[in-house]
Amino acid sequence: MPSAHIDTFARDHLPPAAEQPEFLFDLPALQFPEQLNCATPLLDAHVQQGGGDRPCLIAPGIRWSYRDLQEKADRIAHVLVSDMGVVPGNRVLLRGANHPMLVACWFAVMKVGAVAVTTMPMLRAKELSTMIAIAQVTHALCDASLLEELEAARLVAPILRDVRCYHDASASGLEAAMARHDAPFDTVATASDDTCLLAFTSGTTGIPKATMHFHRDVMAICECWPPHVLRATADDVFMGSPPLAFTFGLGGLVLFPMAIGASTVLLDKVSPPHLLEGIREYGATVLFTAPTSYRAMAGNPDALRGTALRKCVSAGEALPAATRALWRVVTGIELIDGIGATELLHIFISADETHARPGATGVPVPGYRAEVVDDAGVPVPVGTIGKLRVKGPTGCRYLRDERQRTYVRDGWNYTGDAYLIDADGYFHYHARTDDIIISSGYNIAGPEVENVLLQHPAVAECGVTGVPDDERGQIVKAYVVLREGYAPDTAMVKALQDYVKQSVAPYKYPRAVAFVATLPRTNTGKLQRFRLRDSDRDAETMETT
Ligand code: 3UK
Repeated sequence: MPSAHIDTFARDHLPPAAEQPEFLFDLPALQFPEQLNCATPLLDAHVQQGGGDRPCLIAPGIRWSYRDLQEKADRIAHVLVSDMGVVPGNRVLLRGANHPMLVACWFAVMKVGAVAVTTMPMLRAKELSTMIAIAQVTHALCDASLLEELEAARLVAPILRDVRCYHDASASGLEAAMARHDAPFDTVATASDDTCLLAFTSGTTGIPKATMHFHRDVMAICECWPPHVLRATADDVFMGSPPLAFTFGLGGLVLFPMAIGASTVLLDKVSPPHLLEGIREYGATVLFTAPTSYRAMAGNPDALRGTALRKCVSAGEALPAATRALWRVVTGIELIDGIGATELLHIFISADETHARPGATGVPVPGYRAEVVDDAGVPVPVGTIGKLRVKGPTGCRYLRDERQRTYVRDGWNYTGDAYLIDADGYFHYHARTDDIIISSGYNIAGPEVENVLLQHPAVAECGVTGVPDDERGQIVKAYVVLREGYAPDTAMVKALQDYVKQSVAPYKYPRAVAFVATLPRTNTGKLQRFRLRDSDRDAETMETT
């Protein structure tokens, strides 16, 4: 099956074959045809098979059926091709908060055989222009309220030649252009290994990396974790906080519900209070959000009483056992934890609600293999911490980036996480390998100390990292956000230190404690441990050794 791409940029910039991971297609559901456009099974097939009137996308004031979404996507596809001159393989940047129109634009890009470059709404011109240059973006669809930064980016990245805005009432807006075209649109017959998505890593440092995903990859993630672990049904109502530019959100809030004909609620505001309100108002049954968000929502048990929630998924960061316990007490629901990565598109180690173990992420998702190895790539014994490596139907392909050789070695994807496997085969997260604190020769994982501190009643949020120390190399330092009503004084420092010493090996206790108002997070909600040290400037550190 030949590629449908006329613009061969993506194929030309795949990593060399020798640097790509090995791909596994053992599951029967992973036998993909050579010709595949993911818009067909995810969208068109539902309408064709009689499900056109079923609810698909819901948002404040909006209720689109599968047919409604198809019609919008088809009209936008016509605009892309006829008005904007998009040809298969062109990169089309998408910029907007989670909203049905953003999903319609995403499917339009799929249908025309182009490559979606999804971007976080909060990105500024500087970050956008870097991404435009890396992905050689020629076209964009943008929410009118977010145009300014994109226009500024365009001044330094003129390769971006055509930007159309939705939520734009003017004659040049996308809606007006859509009205001039008629559905249907004949979905382009892409090859299953044509790239359809460039997802930038939420990487905490350095130049962003674009991960390349094929039409086949999009369908592969729908066949692995959702049917084997999530097990949602067509009557479920999905909801959550991750932006669609974060593949956690794209999968959980668009691909997975649509793969089974379910509906999804897209909220543009997704802070814990907004989520709580949304859960009640729309009767959400399946929720996707991050550990800190579960912890914050659990602080409002009244708002969680009597909701329709039945499945709650946590990913993006390690789920502290304390947060898992708290959520169960408040809602009666056992969280489904899962580790995913932009490079692998979605979750590859997880456990469903009946197999969940406090402190463990779970076991490899059907379709994936995972190992914990030493520096020489040899699996370590049970209970020993080492480097996590995985392979499966999806895997890392960085667009034109040398860091490919760091992430993929010997056919395995090295996620950069330190893990151990217990006697029952459960994978336990330890830390990011570059986040391990070495103090007086001891290896200490920040997340383990955080997990202890989170159980103290005074602690709302915390982050633990290593800071340089002449004598010990590094010392453990805790950055603590206190709950209301607790004083940031030396007595509190002592209380927190004693609390840690009583719960885990005393050498792990934070020798320094700083009280801060907030913790630095990425726009995917991850704690940036390396940035914690910056907060020293506006916090008073108290040391007691
Ligand atoms: C960390 C976790 C412990 C881990 C993601 C679900 O987070 C996602 O992708 P990113 O590229 O980051 C990947 C890294 O994040 N991590 C994610 N989940 C967990 N650590 N427990 C977890 N449950 O360091 C991993 O290497 O931003 C998550 C689905 C899609 C995703 N892209």
